[in-house]
Amino acid sequence: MHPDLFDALPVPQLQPFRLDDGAVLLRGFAGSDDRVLLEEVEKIIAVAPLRHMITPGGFRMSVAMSNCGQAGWVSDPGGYRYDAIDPETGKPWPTLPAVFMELANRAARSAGYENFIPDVCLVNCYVPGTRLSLHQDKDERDPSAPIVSVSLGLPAVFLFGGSQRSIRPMRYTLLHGDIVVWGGPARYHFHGIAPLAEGHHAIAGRKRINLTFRKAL
Ligand code: MD6
Ligand code: FE
Repeated sequence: MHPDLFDALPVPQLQPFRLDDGAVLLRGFAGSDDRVLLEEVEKIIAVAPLRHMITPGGFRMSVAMSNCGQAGWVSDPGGYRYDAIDPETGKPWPTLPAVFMELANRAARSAGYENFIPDVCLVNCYVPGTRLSLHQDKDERDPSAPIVSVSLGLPAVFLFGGSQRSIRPMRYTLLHGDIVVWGGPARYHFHGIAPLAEGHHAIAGRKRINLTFRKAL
């Protein structure tokens, strides 16, 4: 059997794996929706193209980003914000596909967060060498809502620290179909992605797509 065939076989895990209080890893949870999810990503980025945003410090982000939903996360030299209009196109972001909504809600429920209705999905695209430095997600209005993070394509090493930057992060490899849900006491933990290793994924090719669902507004 060709080794790539294994990439297409999700192994869903019955028990959520605890990363910390409030944070769990659901192995393979998105595995059976993978092709539909990637088709929807293609439709989104055809309307709202992937772009490298500029940080408030003036650096070009190594991750290429887009959004869908009622608003999108935007970084520019003026700061970070959620904006209902895509500054690249001058148009609203594409709407959140029903399959995204349903998956995010189901994953949150499995992690113990009932009635999670996201209004924003940030689409992150990594190619080998791309990294995301340690950061906190704190631009969202409602701190009681968790974030649901879906990994597709190439594996990535997720760095998961604590409430202070000085806490040395744990390292978890996130695979195609894995979902991380976090909120509660872990909601503002520092986290990032180590530089993506070279590789080829049977379905996604030479990249990793991460979808993070938020209740931002
Ligand atoms: C990524 N994820 O996995 C980047 N943020 O590519 C994030 O920055 C993230 O996975 C908040 C909550 C979950 C996440
Ligand atoms: Fe984040």
